[in-house]
Amino acid sequence: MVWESAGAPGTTSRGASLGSFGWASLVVNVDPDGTSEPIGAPAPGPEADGLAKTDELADVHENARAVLGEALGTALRPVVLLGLGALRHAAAVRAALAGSGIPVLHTYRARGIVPDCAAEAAGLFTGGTMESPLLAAADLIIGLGVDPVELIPAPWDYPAPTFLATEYPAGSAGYFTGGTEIVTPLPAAAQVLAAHRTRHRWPEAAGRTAKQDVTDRLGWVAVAAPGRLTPQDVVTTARGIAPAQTIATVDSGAHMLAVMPLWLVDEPQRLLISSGLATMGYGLPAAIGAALCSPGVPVIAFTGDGGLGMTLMEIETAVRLGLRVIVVVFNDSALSLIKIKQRASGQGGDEAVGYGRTSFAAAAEAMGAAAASVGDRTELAGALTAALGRDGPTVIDARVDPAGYPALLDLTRGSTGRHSSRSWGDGGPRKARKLRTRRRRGNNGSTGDLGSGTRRAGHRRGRARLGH
Ligand SMILES: Cc1ncc(C[n+]2csc(CCOP(=O)(O)OP(=O)(O)O)c2C)c(N)n1
Ligand SMILES: [Mg+2]
Repeated sequence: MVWESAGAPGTTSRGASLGSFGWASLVVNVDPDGTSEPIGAPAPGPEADGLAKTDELADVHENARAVLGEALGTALRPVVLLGLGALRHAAAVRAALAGSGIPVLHTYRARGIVPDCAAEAAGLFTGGTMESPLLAAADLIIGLGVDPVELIPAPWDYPAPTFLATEYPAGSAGYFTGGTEIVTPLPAAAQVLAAHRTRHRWPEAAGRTAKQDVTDRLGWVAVAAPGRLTPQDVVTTARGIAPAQTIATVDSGAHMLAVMPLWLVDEPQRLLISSGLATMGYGLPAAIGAALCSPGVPVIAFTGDGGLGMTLMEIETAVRLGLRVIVVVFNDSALSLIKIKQRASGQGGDEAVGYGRTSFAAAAEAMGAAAASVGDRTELAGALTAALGRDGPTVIDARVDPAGYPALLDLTRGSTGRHSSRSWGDGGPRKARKLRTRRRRGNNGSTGDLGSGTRRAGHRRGRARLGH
């Protein structure tokens, strides 16, 4: 059931409501099973005078905060999800969570709001299975600014009650089955988190531990033939050399599965990717844009050979503009992500996704860029160090072995990612609880029974999802 506040005259859409009240706050019950009945009355209509509207909005905001506060007041193992909507309030959100000990997962585009070096930073939230062990251990999940557009389509079947605080109706109903979307200013939601930040019973540095677990597993599936690099090696070697403030851009493809979890950032907007549309050919143009906007800051574009092939001539742009853009191409002579996808569905063949060996180093040199071809970590480190010392662009053609990608994909989005031998000790996951919102008499704010609703049976999360 979805409950909307009334909007401008003649309208009932949630968007119109936001438009007429500014930062209106409303609680939207997104339980698709309709098991939770709303209580209270809708938010003020167009007939309300300005003062009344202000009072009503204050009540509505208070109710939204009460919903979150009540949930946090009893949670032992809350987990916070940060999405792209939290970026514009990064400082407030970071301040609320830093030092709290609450594990925080970031969507691709939210990375850096809580620095990766912090004990709370627990890694990525993609909708895949990499984050499953932590989310399965949670007894409360709270999203701030999470927009489902960023997420891999998958059933939401975690037992913990889920609340999504967002500044605009984000359509959470379509993704977070049984969850509750709360439209409210995020700084207000962050304040509630701050007020309840020490009530949990997570072990110390649980976020860091969860992230390390993922890192370890990514390392276990790294394989490469002699003279070739693992994709994981490319990322960790580059991260070890590039300065902290480096801006990295990431293209679409199997290499992205190695870059996103292993490239650590301590500030927002340092790791740029086209999530949602996940378009190939993003990495190099985005790097050029980043270099133009941030003179003096090193910029690295991580791209597949297929994606670089789509925008190859932009190397000439970087040469002409004298930009210090470093292109690291994961050269495996294949559209590797698609190769795995089509194998799973029994389509195509190697000839549909493979092509002859191309020297991107030679192509780059032909356009006036510096270039290197590398096949091990030492060569890569040398090429990267030289590139960082140059003013213009460098293309580093990294010969990577794609053999580990199927296992990497399975860990990230498939059934293997779901399983973990880690136990989080006492106070482990509790059964999903039905949370009641505080009923406020004479209050027109939209409150409702925000129970977590019936979880959909038939967990399909274990099946590999290969989109994006
Ligand atoms: C413009 C565009 N076309 C097609 C796709 C579908 N797609 C996603 S990944 C991929 C293969 C990418 O190959 P490559 O750049 O070599 O990266 P790899 O998977 O080998 O790491 C394709 C075709 C896409 N995301 N964007
Ligand atoms: Mg490729």
